[in-house]
Amino acid sequence: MHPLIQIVYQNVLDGAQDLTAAAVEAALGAGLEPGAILNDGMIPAMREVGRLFEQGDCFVPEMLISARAMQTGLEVLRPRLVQADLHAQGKIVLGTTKGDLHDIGKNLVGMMLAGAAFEVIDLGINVSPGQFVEAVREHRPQLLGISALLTTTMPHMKATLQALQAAGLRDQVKVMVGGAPLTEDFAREIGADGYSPDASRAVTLAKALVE
Ligand code: B1M
Repeated sequence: MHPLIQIVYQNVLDGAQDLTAAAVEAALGAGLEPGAILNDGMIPAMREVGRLFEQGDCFVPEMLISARAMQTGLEVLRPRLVQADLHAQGKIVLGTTKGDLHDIGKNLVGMMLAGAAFEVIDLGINVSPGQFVEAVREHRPQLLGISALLTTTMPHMKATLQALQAAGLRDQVKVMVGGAPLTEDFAREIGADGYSPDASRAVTLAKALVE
């Protein structure tokens, strides 16, 4: 790992917000690619936090401070990820499903889509099936993107698809899903139009779905 990326990794892991921002700036200043800083430093740090939590070596407060450091680092990267300001590709309504407060992955997907010239309407976290339906009715997007990080909240994705069907809106919007516990098979089973394991493939998928 590049030493500057190693510093980013360590600061996210330690939950050091200011140091993370400074380390990301230093890495960008040294000419490192935003994608490398993200994929080799920041995301593995969050994965390690998850591993430590699973082992009982760190707890919710530590997860939260690492998440804040990650968000701070993402804000530094944002201008480099979001360069396009035309909304030529289409519109996507995005949110984390009901009962789920995890938003880092969803925010990253939103940034990458905005960078690929999608108009992103972010409903935030803990979004109920009814709220997704209302947003689709109001904004008429080509795409709806739903994120879930907990196995216990994944069923709300299916409930959202059913709610769209019941509202007569299912044919008017393509639904893509993602989040660490999801699989392609799960997406197919619930009747989603697509699944992506990460933010960059989410962009490829979104482009394919609107074509
Ligand atoms: Co939580 N948490 N958490 N947590 N947390 C996980 C998810 C967990 C796997 C940790 C573990 O045990 N190893 C575990 C879930 C286990 C399970 O369901 N089987 C877990 C748990 C148990 C919990 C609590 C229940 C803990 C508790 O209270 N006892 C609790 C639940 C709260 C709730 O949501 N109701 C909880 C709370 C939290 C914090 C609030 C402290 C914090 C979140 C802060 C925030 O998001 N603002 C947190 C964190 C940080 C994590 C881990 C450590 C990191 C998640 C993360 O941000 N990853 C996580 C462990 C892990 O994932 N390994 C964990 C980085 C991010 C870039 O990746 O979100 O996967 P990810 O997004 C990726 C892809 O998944 C994909 O693209 C992104 C970028 O590549 N993607 C999409 C995501 N959404 C997509 C949508 C798409 C397409 C692609 O299309 C629409």
